[in-house]
Amino acid sequence: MISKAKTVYRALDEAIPLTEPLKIHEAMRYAILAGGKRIRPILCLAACELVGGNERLATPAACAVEMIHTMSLIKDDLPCMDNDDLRRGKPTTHKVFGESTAILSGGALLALAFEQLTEVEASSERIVRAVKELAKSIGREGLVAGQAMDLTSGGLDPNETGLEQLELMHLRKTGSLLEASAVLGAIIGGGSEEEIEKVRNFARCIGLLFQVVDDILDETKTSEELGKTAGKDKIAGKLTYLKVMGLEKSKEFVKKLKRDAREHLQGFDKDQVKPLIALADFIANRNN
Ligand code: GRG
Repeated sequence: MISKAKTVYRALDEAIPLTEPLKIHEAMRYAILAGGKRIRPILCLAACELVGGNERLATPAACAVEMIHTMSLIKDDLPCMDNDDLRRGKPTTHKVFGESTAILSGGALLALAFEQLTEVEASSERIVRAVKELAKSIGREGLVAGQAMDLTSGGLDPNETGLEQLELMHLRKTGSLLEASAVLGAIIGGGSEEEIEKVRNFARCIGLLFQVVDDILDETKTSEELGKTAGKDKIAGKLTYLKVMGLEKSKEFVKKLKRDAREHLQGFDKDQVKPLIALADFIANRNN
């Protein structure tokens, strides 16, 4: 995972040079090179290798998914959305560069992601399929839809809101890009239909796993540990797994999702599966 994260850092550094318009490029680099766990690009590279492709082949796609992720974080932090001052312990992009530059740099990252994807060495059929997959994960069925649901979820009563609705929100807001990251890797790596679907199902479990763990962390960590604006205050108005199913059932759900994720990888080479299992364990056991 560490070596894959380094590969992605180098490729991102190269893909976004400090050039004109300087402020936009500075903001793009500030947002994307400032750390982060790199879960999506690692997932993309590992899925490519799982189906027999090599890491180099999927590196532009791995950069693309991290660019989309970064774009969504920049927008999520804006005053009109979550209004956050800090991200990963540092001032958010709009705090450093101003709102207009933050919005423009997010747009530039979105466009560059698709440009990167067209540079993948694969058949044009596979590239078009990858472009469609990524586009769907962002728009009206993906990140945008999830964010829209989340923005209105504060008014919902956890006792009356079904698990289905909560799951749909997370499948869109967090799951869609994780799923696309893995599926892009499998498409570019030359996976068969069956392999791509197994990878998709694995990634769906990982997406939900990510969110349940996130909710548990938000609830169990103090505001101080999570940073000034996060923690209990931040989730007070949000719908979470803990509010709908409680802590014990949420923990059981984590175990079930880990088991299900592993099952979807049955039939693949045992060694090639290891990085993805490690990633699932990392997501389940992370503390930030
Ligand atoms: C405007 C086209 C357009 C899309 C954006 C704002 C928005 C729509 C969506 C918000 C999506 C969002 C912020 C989802 C939360 C995703 C999430 C779980 C973030 C945290 O991911 P980590 O822990 O972050 O992988 P690091 O810091 O490790 O990179």
